[in-house]
Amino acid sequence: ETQHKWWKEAAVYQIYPASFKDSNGDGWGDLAGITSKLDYIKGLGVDVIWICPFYDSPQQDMGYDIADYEKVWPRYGTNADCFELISKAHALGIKVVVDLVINHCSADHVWFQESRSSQTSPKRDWFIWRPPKGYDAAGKPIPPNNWRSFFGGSAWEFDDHTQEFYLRLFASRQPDFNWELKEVRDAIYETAVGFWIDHGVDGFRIDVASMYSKVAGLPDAPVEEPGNPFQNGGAYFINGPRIHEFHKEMHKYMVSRVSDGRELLTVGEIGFGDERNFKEYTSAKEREIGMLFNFKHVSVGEGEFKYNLHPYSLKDFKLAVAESFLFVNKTDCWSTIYIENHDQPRSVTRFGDDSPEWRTVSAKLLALLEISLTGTLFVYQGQELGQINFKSTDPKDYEDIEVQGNYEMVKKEFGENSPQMKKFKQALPVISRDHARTPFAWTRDAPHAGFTTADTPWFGLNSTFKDGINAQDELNDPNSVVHFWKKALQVRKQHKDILVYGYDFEFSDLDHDQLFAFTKKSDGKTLFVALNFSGHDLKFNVPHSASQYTPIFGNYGSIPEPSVPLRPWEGRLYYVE
Ligand code: TEU
Repeated sequence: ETQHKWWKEAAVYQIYPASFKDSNGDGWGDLAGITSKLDYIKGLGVDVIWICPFYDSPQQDMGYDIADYEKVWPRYGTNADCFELISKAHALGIKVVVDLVINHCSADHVWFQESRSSQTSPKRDWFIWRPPKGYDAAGKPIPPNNWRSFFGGSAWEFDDHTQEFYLRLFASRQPDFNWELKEVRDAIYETAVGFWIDHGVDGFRIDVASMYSKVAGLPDAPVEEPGNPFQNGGAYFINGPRIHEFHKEMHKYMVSRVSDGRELLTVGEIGFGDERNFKEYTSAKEREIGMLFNFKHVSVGEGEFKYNLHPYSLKDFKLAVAESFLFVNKTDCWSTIYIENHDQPRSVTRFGDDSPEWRTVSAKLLALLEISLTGTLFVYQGQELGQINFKSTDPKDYEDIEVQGNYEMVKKEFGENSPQMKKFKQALPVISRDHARTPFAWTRDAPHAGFTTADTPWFGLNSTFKDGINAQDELNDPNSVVHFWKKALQVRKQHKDILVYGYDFEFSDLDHDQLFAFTKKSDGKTLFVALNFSGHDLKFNVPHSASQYTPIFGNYGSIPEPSVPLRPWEGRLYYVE
């Protein structure tokens, strides 16, 4: 049975601090900027904010490389700014969730500095060090295995000082912790978790939560991308042998650290796995984490190497979306609903139609899909405006280390003029993480859309703020995407028994390539949702047993009988009997 909890029915708004609002004119967003926009956030009708990492960091990976877990990065402000943000949010009834990045830290963290100081350092084993496998003809050290970094190239970094490699699944200066040591785990919990619980946060978004436990011996990965010396080693570190033990231990720590009885929201980035994995992580009786982010639906069309895109059907997308929550059905497990975050492109471009003709209505259609699904709803900053991708295929227009690292890898392995490079560049305007990271557009008329008063923001704005994709213009237009999202969040609350907690999800016309339609249930009620993922009219079949339809909500104003075909990108929610 699914128990009701505050964190299951909450709507969470995700904030990327670098790009939300700059309060001091240095070109970077900051915590005081977020505080200054709490009224806007409150106005959306969300219950929680999740703020991406704002801790001290050299910013090799936009703050996911943490040098001090207990200190705010000076450009984002001070610890006092952070505590003020938490208390002002609480005063408005908004809860605050922070990012917990503990698969790795920054090479600037004192623990790593100590670890790297010598092979006999007492903290040597706090990270994963290995001698070279050998040396090549030129005398260059060969990495201990063939694992590929998520950001391109080897997952191992050679350290001249001690002549060994350290493992870093992500950036070169993001060393993976050695979770095998209890001493390391305790130190992580104390600083990254304990400090922030003591300062009143309401929960954690747990970064890379499935990768702490590596298979002993760190074996070579099988070759899936021929021609590439570096392969996907995921089988040896995703959902690894001790991962559940580690989460149980951390959960216990969290519960013991909370002194005022509040129940924390915890959401783990568990990108890949099967039903059994997902259940074990999120079942209430396992006491690990509250819910998870599955990557399946946001990865449709991606290759084994992410930027190697291939065509996919709406059916592939539908099945992937359903994987996020089907495992929850009538159990004590839970999951999330999201379609954007700081690692994903803009959903209107990816899954809707971002042309001026259909942008607004297709953004609303995606909102209808999201509010209809079972799980905790996450909305990413700018998604509520129907923000779209920028169009460049030139790597120079991109900031992200994932783009730059993989660009270097493709260049090195295949060459600048190779077909592989062409494919890589064509993928950039479709799936780069940078599309989510352009600064938030507050107004049309101010420079940089009112995000900053600096001459140059840290990353350029998407020029679409001049075409009406900005908060001010949308708040002034009752038919805008932002007003639709506000309404949609209210509808979700009003009908939460079925929209948030509904069960027995069933597709209708699963094979249909333009129609995304389904039913689900709550006690005594059945919901039917029909969504047109195309730019032309579409007839649809109603569930065969139904004879009566009560419209709930749609994205074209009034909601006609089901016999009236769906208009382009139209979606409708009905109760059926
Ligand atoms: O992402 C983890 C992760 O698995 C990424 O490789 C993700 O698949 C990728 O960004 C998709 O392109 C988390 C953070 O969300 C991300 O921003 C960080 O860069 C990463 O961890 C390293 O901390």
